[in-house]
Amino acid sequence: MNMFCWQCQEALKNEGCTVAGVCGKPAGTANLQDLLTFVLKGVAVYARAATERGESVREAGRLTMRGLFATITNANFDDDRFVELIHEALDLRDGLAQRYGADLPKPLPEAATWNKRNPEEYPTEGYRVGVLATADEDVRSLRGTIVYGLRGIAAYGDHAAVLGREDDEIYRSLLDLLAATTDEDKTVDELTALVLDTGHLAVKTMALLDSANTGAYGNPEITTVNIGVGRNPGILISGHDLRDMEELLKQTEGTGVDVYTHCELLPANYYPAFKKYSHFVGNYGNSWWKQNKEFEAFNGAILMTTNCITPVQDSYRDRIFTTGMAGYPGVAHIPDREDGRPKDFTPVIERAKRCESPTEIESGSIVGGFAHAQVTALADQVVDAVKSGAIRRFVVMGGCDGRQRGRSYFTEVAEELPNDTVILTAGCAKYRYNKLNLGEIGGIPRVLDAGQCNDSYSLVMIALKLKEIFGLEDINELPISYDIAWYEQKAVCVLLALLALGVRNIRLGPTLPAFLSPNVAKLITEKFNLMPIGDPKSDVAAMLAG
Ligand code: SF4
Ligand code: SF3
Repeated sequence: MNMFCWQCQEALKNEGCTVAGVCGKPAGTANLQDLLTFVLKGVAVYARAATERGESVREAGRLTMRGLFATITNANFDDDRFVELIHEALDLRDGLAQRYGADLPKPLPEAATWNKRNPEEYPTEGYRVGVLATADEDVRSLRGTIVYGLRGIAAYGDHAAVLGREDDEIYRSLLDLLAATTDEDKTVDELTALVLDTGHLAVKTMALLDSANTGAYGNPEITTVNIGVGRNPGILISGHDLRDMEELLKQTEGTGVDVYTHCELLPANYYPAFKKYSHFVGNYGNSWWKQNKEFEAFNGAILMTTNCITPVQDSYRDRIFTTGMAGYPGVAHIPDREDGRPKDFTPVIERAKRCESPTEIESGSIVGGFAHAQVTALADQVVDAVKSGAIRRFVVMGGCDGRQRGRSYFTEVAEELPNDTVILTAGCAKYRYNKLNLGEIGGIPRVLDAGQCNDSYSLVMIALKLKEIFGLEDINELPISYDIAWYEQKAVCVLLALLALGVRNIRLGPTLPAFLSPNVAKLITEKFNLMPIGDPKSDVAAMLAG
């Protein structure tokens, strides 16, 4: 065994990747990610002492968010970046240790004392840093669930921070939960409660991100998005970062270079602040896992702002760039903003100018922009449709897409659902059905796309709004079913958020997470009636039955 990673839905045999990642992550990178997580746990342990004294944990919170974000699936494959982050984390941890170490009970948790620079300080023989260092399978499973949820939270929190929105309470809770995963005294019951605390923190962080996005760029609105191509050379921007989108649009204006979104940046088309640019042509391509073929056909420059980047191919290696927490060895990286100045995308723009225009792979358009403010504006129409029976049921089918064949289930469910049902979606899972012609109900499209996985909060807001309008006590009384697709850790964060809000009867697929031990899976399935997906026909029948 060279590594052990089981954090995503594509974990080998639904057990774990042990030689190299199915995602393409080499063992060395996986081990550096484990080490970074471990050192960040050390940061979190000392930051607790700062919290106890009522002192700021902002620096620790920021670094922990960036570090955990970098470890999510398909965000960063660049070992040099992880080594830098590990050193940054060690420096911060040692500074905190100097300041607060004396206040901590001894012996300190391992993560707080290990020092890479003086290995003799720690008995390294037989010592392991990664997931398998926890011997008890249920404790390991619960710690993993918390850490993976925190990775998703870190991604959402970092996006909000990039837009200038931070919440010290969120930093404190994040560090506290991370530190708790080093505590050998925590029982299974206590760790289970912390899993739900992670879900509550997810809700809070998603709300912060929602307000950061809409505060900066306005509320998404119903938009028809072109999926064809223009004649100019183009830049294809992928990932989830809206500030990169804004700065790229500004810097490309008047250059003769067009801008297209890819995968999870499709929802950028729904924002008033971005729609106004005439050289913002639309969306090109589909979900992340098709990027090899689509990046090749795009012909132009490509900018990866976050996950999901897949192993870079020669056919486009010299025209792809990364930025933010995304990274890939040998790929040019656009540095972070300094002193409040925008990033400089000149290398991307200059590269695009020497490219051919994109090859058309699709034509026509799709409709989206149904985030919570837009749906609330349509509330009367929606409520009337529910009361008259024109809408029988909503099915939340948000989440991630992925390569696994079993994901055709989600296309089949979309096709199988009767004409009086509406699909609510967010995340790249939508590419499994957003180009099917599923029609409308009284002017309301049968697929309502709220946006990115980062906008899953909108789905929660829509459910809570309907609960309020219908005067219901319990969110589970709504005519809403949940049929969620997951792949990476932001989906884990969204799932924990739904569980924390008390949502029951969620179907999850294409497989249940490998990191749930049999006992933990039993506990969650019994408490929340979380179910693995079945076959499309019977699942649709069961969902319609309520
Ligand atoms: Fe395997 Fe997923 Fe981990 Fe990649 S992220 S190594 S595919 S479990
Ligand atoms: Fe997709 Fe990677 Fe999760 Fe943002 S882009 S939802 S998988």
